[in-house]
Amino acid sequence: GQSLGVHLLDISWYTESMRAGHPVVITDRHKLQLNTYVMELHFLDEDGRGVAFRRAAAVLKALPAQVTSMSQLRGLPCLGEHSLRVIKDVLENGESSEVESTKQSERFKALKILTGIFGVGAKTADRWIREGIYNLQQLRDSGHALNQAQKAGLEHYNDLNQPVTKAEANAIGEIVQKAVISVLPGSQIALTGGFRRGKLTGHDVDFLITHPEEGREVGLMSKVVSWLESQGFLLYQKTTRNSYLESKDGPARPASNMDRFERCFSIFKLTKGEEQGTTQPEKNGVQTMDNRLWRAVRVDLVVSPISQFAFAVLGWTGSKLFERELRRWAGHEKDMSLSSHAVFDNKQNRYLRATSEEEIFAYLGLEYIPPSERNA
Ligand code: DGT
Ligand code: MG
Repeated sequence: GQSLGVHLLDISWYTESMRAGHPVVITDRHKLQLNTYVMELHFLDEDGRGVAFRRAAAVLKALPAQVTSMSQLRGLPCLGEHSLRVIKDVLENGESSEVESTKQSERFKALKILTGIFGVGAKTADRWIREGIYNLQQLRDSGHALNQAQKAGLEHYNDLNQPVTKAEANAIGEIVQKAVISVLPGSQIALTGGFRRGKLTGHDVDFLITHPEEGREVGLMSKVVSWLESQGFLLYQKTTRNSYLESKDGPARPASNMDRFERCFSIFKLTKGEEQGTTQPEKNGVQTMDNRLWRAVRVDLVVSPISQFAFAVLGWTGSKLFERELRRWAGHEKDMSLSSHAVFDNKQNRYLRATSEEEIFAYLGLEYIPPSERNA
């Protein structure tokens, strides 16, 4: 109930100016710094500070006016002691000395480089750093046995650390569309993730695949992957099986946020289009020619049965923080368990069906929040 405090979702209620389409007035400098702080603390997340910071930054991002004094922050949710200390420092000194010193540390720089490798998380990076590995060359020289994902990640390091553009996402969408139609006519794809929220760039491209006849989607992923492979579109892929139907306790509430759809983590080989050309922008004042005609792009494919499609679209559109808050809202305010598969009403002890995101928001007692307002 109310004792649980104000949720991040509540913020969307009183950001009237955002809903009305007025610009949110936060200076670029302000936004930039806040985003940096979120990123810095993400790695030091021993006690959930990363999440706390994301919440705080999301609240500031949602405010209709620029924050120029601490008094404007009175009464706002999700701003803890630590967040307020950093904000105060930013307002008074232009930057937070605490975050700046973190950024300067060798450990942090190494964490950033190593977790930039596809297939390497903070835990692995941390282990390597304790062994004295701080950069890619030291990793290569170390003789560490890397798994297939990490090998591909190292090989395509530069490409995968370059943002994917909307035009590239669209080009990949056309390829995926062609693949699904070729292997199972009538199949449908939906662009999810950050691009569905209107972001102009992303770290990957996310697609959801389904078929309007329940059951026809079974076995679809392996066919799509085979087709893509045969056409030379894949540099790497790993498919994990859907275990949702196989779990002993039936289609019950998943134990974690990880869902159980059949999912393919892949790296696409995308041929550079005319509009991008082969001439790279100036680098260090020198016009460099990249004579490769392609680049590597991370792509996630997920297959969902049509009966779970609305939940899957909602769950895969993100942002991650928005999803977290939405699930928290469902549990704490509605006594419902929301996942990317279903919503379970604990009071009625039954699943609630939905064929659209609108219906799901209605079950949760929320006004519909369009994807572009889910960038928390
Ligand atoms: P990006 O790619 O960095 O521009 O940003 P997003 O928002 O596209 O983030 P991404 O690609 O990591 O994930 C897209 C959404 O999919 C994310 O907001 C939450 C959801 N998602 C990602 N991985 C999982 C997962 O393993 N299980 C579930 N249920 N959802 C996931
Ligand atoms: Mg994404």
